Amino acid sequence: MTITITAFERSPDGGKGLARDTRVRWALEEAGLPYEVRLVSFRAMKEAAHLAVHPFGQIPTYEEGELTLFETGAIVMHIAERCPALLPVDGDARARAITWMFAALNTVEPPILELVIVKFVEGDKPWKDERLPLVEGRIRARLTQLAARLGDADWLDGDFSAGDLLMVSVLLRARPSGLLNEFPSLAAYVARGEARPAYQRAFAAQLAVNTAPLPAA
Ligand code: GTB
Repeated sequence: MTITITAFERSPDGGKGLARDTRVRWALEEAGLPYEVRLVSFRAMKEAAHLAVHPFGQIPTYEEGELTLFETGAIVMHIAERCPALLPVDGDARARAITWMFAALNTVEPPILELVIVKFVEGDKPWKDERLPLVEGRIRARLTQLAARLGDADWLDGDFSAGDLLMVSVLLRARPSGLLNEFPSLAAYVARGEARPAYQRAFAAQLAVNTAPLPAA
């Protein structure tokens, strides 16, 4: 059955790989599952056809036969369940990998998203200058804790897992601010993720989309 995901027709990041389809592409590449991509414009995302697949009018989505999924975490989990290299077979190791998936999305990503909101969505608001250092402080606190847990290990819990895939993806969003590089062990952890051939293929695929000429209107 063909797997089809959705991605931005043109990501606002111009191909830096920060939009969430990259996480799904990476998981599919790690799992060795071929996939197709349906590109959607911002307008098409809010139209009925896409809303039938994604109730919030966003990307990414995942379709395979009768199955339609949205939410990156759920999609990556679904892919990982078919790939022991992403979710270990051993029950305890599997539960710990899932824990790191949730930690990435529920504990580490929220303050990083707050930073994006303060800088870009609320960039012209009068509270920006007061709020920015507070949000940066919350990110530093989380990254300090994460770096302490990672220590000098390569990955968060033994071998690379879907937990690392999501954590590296989340940390990548903190890099443009310079905050990630304040934590050399986390910057090296992210670099290890980026060096994986599956990540390289995923990154190249989204870059090709975002640098290709747009079809004539
Ligand atoms: N919780 C959902 C999930 O994890 O799947 C969130 C999905 C989501 O935020 N999707 C974004 C979207 O569709 C794209 S990834 N936005 C359009 C809309 O809501 O109308 C978020 C994103 C967007 C842009 C950049 N960037 O340019 O750097 C990075 C990440």
